[in-house]
Amino acid sequence: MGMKIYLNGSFVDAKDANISVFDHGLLYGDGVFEGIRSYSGLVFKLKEHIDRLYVSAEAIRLKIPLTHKEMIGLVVKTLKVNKLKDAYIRLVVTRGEGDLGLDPRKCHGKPSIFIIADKITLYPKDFYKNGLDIITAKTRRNLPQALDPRIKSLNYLNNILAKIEATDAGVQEAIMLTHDGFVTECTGDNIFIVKRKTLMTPPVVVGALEGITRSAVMTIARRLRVQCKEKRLTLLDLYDADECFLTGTAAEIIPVVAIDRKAIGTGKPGPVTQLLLPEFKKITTVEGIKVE
Ligand code: PXG
Repeated sequence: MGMKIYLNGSFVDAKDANISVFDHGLLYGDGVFEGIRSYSGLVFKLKEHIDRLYVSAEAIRLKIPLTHKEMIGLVVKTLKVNKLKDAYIRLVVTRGEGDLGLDPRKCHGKPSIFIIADKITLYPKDFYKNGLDIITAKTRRNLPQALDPRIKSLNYLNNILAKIEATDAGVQEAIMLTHDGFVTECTGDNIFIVKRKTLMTPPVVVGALEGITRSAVMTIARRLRVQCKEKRLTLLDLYDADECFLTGTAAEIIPVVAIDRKAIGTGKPGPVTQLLLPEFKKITTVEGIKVE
């Protein structure tokens, strides 16, 4: 049996999981999504992901015709149907099929909803041991006053442009700054630094996604009595940090050892990063909604 995709009310073969060329998700990036992960049959922070999906949808005035509970059920069912225990789940809700105009009303309040569950591709193990080299992108993060990066919308071109800069430079990730030079996040990960044993990450209001991994890491840090604060950071703060790491659903916690070819701290993954990493791993094995 091949992969089954949840699409608008039923499970279909991947080859039959098609969306109209008139779908506004495709025509305009008019929609929202989530990237979720399950560990050994436990869907990590599923409720938080679904809550964020609905917040994003509300922000673009997209009404999802399902309750949170129903949506949670569908994610779990997608894993079950595909017999997946360790998986990456992509949940997408678009404005739906309309005409060639922008007006969302032409989509008649019928969003397209689909859920793909697949095996996850991770950064190679080496990067966790040795850390990443990353760069600063020239592409600035979208202005919150224009398109707030807190909305996880299908408009990812801003991030993709910065990701292209990263790959052009031969590195995995790129830091994105605000128009006036404050650090926001990377193209698909939040960023943290450690300075004098204190953990710092930019507040999401500067223009960053309120990452679920980011929140989990802050909670773990507090439990371990590691000082943690949200603070506006500049590139100087980063270059001058003792440690740096990125967080995201796919990456979990991944050390950064160089930024713009400058070594961070000792140029090796630092002690606070190495304290948090196994603690994070631990919660992924015990917290989450069970697939059964
Ligand atoms: N910032 C951005 C812009 C993201 O897209 C994160 C931070 C981390 O958030 P979570 O909630 O995952 O801790 C993300 C999410 C990919 C990919 O293919 C990455 C994400 C989402 C979907 C796909 O690299 N990162």
